[in-house]
Amino acid sequence: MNQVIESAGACGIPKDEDVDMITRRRFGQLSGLAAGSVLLTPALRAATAPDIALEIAPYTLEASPKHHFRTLAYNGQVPGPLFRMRQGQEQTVEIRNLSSEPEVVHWHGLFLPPEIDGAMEEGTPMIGPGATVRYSMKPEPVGFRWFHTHTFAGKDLTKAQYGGQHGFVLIEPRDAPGAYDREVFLGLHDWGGHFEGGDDGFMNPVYDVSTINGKMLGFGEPVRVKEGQCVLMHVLNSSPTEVHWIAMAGHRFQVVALDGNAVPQPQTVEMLRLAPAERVSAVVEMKAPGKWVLGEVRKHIQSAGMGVVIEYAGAGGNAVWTQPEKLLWSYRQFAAAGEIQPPGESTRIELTFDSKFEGHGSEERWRINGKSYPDTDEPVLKNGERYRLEMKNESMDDHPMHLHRHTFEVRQVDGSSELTGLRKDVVLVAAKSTAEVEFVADHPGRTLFHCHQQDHMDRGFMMVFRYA
Ligand SMILES: [Cu+2]
Repeated sequence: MNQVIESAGACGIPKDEDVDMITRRRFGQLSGLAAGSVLLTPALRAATAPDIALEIAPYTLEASPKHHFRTLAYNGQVPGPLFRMRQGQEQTVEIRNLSSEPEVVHWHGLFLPPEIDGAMEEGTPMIGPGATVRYSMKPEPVGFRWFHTHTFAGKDLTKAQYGGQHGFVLIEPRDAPGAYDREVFLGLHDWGGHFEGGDDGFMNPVYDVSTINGKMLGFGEPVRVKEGQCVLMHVLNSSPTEVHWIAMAGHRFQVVALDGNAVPQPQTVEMLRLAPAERVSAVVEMKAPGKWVLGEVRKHIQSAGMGVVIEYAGAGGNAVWTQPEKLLWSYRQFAAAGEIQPPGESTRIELTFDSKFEGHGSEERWRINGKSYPDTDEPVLKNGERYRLEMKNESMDDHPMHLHRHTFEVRQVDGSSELTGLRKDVVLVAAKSTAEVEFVADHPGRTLFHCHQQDHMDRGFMMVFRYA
């Protein structure tokens, strides 16, 4: 029943006549740097100001008055700023690293050259402590993207993706956005990690605190809405390692895009599942006045703080949560219906994932085809050719696999039959299962492919594709 599109609602696919008005209204809103951004020194401002200015510096996040986390942040805020960019319109970027260690900023989901994509494995230079870099980039493709650090954490669960270095990017199309009244950006994150022995026999990170937009439930500003509004929610899971399940009491989500790419079949669902680095864009029709909790479906994660209050104008009392009975999600429901495109002429690349205990204690190395980074194979791609990654996960963990600098089409998950039309840049490959994705190699240069779980990538779960 959660497969049905609600067609009667006001929050549908845009009518042509809506488009102009919405475009104008949205571009009248704040663009570029969000409030609270750190300004450049007068000398630097005197030179041409960059379109995008990022400053990396130590920051203390107050998730609640009792929960503080010392971390690194972009422009003195967690999440970092929201950058709106116009598709294909060149942006100048300036990044200053005021931290004490080398940094690198990865633009997740964009088609950028390896020199600026933001992964040292591809050849992006690290930004030394105290250094400033400048470059320009052409934002592609349209949709909800993000940016984050791409460094190594190892045993320090305050570093890299465990910290506060993540922010939102929205690449606006030249025309035709959606039929909605406003947009809300929500970032899910986990804090205060430490290693604990897990069911899989490994030491896994567990967390004290979980937040939405850096705040625990009840401690952030509510999202204020009005009855009758169509709110487009852009949800990002920036957690270093955790999959999250999100529901909004009294409401349902009409999912319109996954990882920023429009889905062939928008569906109205009870809840969202987001693996690390995944994004879901969903329209929520505000038709149940009151105060509601949008939060993690699993009670213990919501109790750790992962929630935000959605407050209708004039509503009072406590925010209400209704507990869904079970966890429900599948990629397949958003894929194209009807005739399945046969797999194109593609070159198959088989990738088997497993892990091996190594060294002392329960330290495992993650492997692709029996090898850990930096010893993993470097398959060679030919420009313009189509490839199919056949992933076989022989481990006991789920892995959110991310391909840099390209969008892939999910063609098979969990041993199911073929599906088509789902364009993503992360796919969760379930434990003891398989997934297959196809992509056209049309962005020459070194291309990183890795598990987005920080502890797994730190322990070798990465490989690089080269172009011939
Ligand atoms: Cu993994």
